[in-house]
Amino acid sequence: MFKNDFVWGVATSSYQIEGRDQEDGAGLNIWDDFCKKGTIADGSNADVACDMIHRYKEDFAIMKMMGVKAYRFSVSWSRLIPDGIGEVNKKAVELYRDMLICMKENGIKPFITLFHWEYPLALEEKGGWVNSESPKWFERYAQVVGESFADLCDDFITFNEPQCTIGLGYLRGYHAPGKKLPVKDTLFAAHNLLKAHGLAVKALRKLAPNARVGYAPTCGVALPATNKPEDIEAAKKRYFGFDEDKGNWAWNVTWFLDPVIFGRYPEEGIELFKDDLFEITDEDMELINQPIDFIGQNIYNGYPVSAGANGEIVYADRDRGYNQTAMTWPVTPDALYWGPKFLYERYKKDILITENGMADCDIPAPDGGIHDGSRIAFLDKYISNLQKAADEGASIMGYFHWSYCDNFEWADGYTKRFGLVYVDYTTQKRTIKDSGFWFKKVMETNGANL
Ligand code: LGS
Repeated sequence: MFKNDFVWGVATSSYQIEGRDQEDGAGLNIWDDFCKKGTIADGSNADVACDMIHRYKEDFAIMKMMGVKAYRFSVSWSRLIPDGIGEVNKKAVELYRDMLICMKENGIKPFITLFHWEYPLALEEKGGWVNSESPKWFERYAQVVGESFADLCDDFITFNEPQCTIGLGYLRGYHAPGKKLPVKDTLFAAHNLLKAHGLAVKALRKLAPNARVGYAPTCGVALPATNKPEDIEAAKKRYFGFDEDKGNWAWNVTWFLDPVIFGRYPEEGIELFKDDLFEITDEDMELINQPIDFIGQNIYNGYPVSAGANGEIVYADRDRGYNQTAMTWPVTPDALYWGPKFLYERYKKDILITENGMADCDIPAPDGGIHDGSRIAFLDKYISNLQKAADEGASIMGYFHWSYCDNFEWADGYTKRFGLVYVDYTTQKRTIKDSGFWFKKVMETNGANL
């Protein structure tokens, strides 16, 4: 059973849906720049995206129709403070305030994410997260968010998937800003990001003393290949442990969560990175270790793990012909069981699923509808697994579906559709998919129909 006050919602992020307007006063961010470099699958960018800055009234009315109770969205840092640290863009404050008021009018509870990847370009040009001043830049931004919106919002999330910012943006270069830095620099960038998180929590506590503040990292979940205790142990060990390949370091759960919740980096990581680490002071760790109200977690899939003859971790094969989404990502519903269960066991904090969903090949049918049965099957299985974790005692605070509507899927451009609402990008017409109507029932019944 989900709790009575379980939060049911849908999620988006600013760059992926907002679009631009010549008059909006927004500054450039790293994705504006990255898209110009031939990096996006369909050569697109998010200059228009879902045109949400002009259509949010319609979108909140659609959400109301869908029975959406909460909406997780992000504020664009460079829209709010065009150069990242200087003057505040009043038009952005007005826009987001009006959006927040409109959400309230439609009975929708806002969850603001401060950082969903679109870093101000002007700050990236100063080195971005590798610059030791970067935590302070973010602190100021968090203050502006608190001062501008705290009277209209009770829930904040500092960072979305810091692993991707560092791992995809700074280490692999698949995402903006497209850097391929040495491990040493990326570890330092991550440390600055964690300090920025701490400073932001402090700033928000001051400006919004009654608000809940969380943080939303991610990670593929290590799934026990069978229910044997030794396989469960092996999966847990893999999930919270490290890959010997240092190039994979950013995909780690504990490096990004232990400092926040326990105030220390995990020993195993410290040993692995001993040649790449900088001085870590007690003061830094205290700053990072600000009490938070919930652990947000984006969970999409996992990989099977079993225990070898001596208890060692063995990557197990997936079932032959296993299901995949349009991203060719595996469909592993038990990731929403084991992930929250393992996390709650280790951190003893409320878990909020800040993202889950799939890209499907949605094609409008002759009757005009979008009959996305695969997405319904996917969600039914995943959310049932989450329910099982809750039934067994993991404290699950809520579930946000990714995404409210189809949108700009980063390096995949508009080629992949994750929405419960179909967007025709030529006309900007929205159509609620079958999965949107199905999810309405889930929200209405608090999961009793699963
Ligand atoms: O749109 C993004 C969604 C889509 O899938 C969103 O902005 C991000 O916060 C988030 O990263 N998103 C996402 N993540 C799934 C990553 C799964 C990688 C699995 C690879 C499996 C082989």
